[in-house]
Amino acid sequence: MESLDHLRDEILRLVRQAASLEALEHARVAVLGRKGRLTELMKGLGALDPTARRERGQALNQLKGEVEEAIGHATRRLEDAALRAQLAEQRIDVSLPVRAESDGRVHALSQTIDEIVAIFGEMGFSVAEGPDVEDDFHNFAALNIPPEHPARQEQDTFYLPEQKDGSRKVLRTHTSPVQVRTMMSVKPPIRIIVPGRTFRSDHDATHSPMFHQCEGLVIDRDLHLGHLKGTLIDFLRTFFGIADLPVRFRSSYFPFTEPSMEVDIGWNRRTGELGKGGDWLEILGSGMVHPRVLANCGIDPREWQGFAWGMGVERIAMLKHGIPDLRPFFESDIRWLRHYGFSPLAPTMLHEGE
Ligand code: 2NL
Repeated sequence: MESLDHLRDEILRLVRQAASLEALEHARVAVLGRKGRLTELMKGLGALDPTARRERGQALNQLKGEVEEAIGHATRRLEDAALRAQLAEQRIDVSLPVRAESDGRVHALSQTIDEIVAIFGEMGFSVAEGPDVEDDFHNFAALNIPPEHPARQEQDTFYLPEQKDGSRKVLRTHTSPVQVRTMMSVKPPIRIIVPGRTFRSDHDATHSPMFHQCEGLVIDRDLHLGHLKGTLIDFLRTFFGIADLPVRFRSSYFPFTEPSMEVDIGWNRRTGELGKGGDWLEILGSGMVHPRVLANCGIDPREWQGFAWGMGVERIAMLKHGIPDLRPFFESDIRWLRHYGFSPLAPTMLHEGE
């Protein structure tokens, strides 16, 4: 019977020389696998006579034990080596300065709305919101906008498909339907500020089909134009941070207010600087709530009066911060957002009107 010494030397050399865990596994299969060298020899035991079988069996079993022990050693050696290599490669220099997280920015529109809300909040207003999709009554009829008014035409208003009853909902063209809903559900006195998205079928360099408005409404007893003027002058001077900002009220027309007034602020048309320069810039529309609107909303105009106003949020953000173009407000260009955005932790840019 052939001696196993030669085989033992060969197998142990194979195991000890394995350079990786994969190579070691190959070696194990070649020796102890189903068709391995040792396995084949053990299969041959059955052909031997009993005495030779016992002797050969013991020798093969001993060799098997030695090989298994050698594989165990080699496995631990290779695992240690792999771990050491990984630790050497993935070393972290804990003394390096940290790379600053890129901190987010508040969008110029959000910041502007926050500032408007903060100013009117100081005056005792609360914020009201409502749906983007409205019906004819809340968006037009209650506001004294007659059926033939141009604002109702297809080229100005986004209409949704006809409903079963033949009526068509609209994307609200202003935030006024929120004031209508408030007047119909809350007992006066009312002081609300209403920021939100609005939609008009209009798209060019200075108009976006979706834009933002911020409207305000006050309902109380004995209100008159003096309250409206004082409220808006205070707001504009605080918002633009110019204590002596010139403010001019100019007679105008809206179907939902009577009288109606356009509000201008002083600026320099040539330089764009606000506050001085002798030119006037239209900034918002306002008026005393039309008695018919109050009545449409279930408020008795003999007992209560109101004043209201509306302004475009993009427009006043552009004026305050010298932003020249409307379109990037809605493009989410990260460079524009970084440039015109605001740090959430920066101190407020609002000043008390001295
Ligand atoms: C503008 C003009 C304005 C109003 C909005 C209003 C709302 C109700 C009743 C009466 Cl429920 N008025 N809102 C009043 C005057 C002007 O907006 O030029 N906005 C950009």
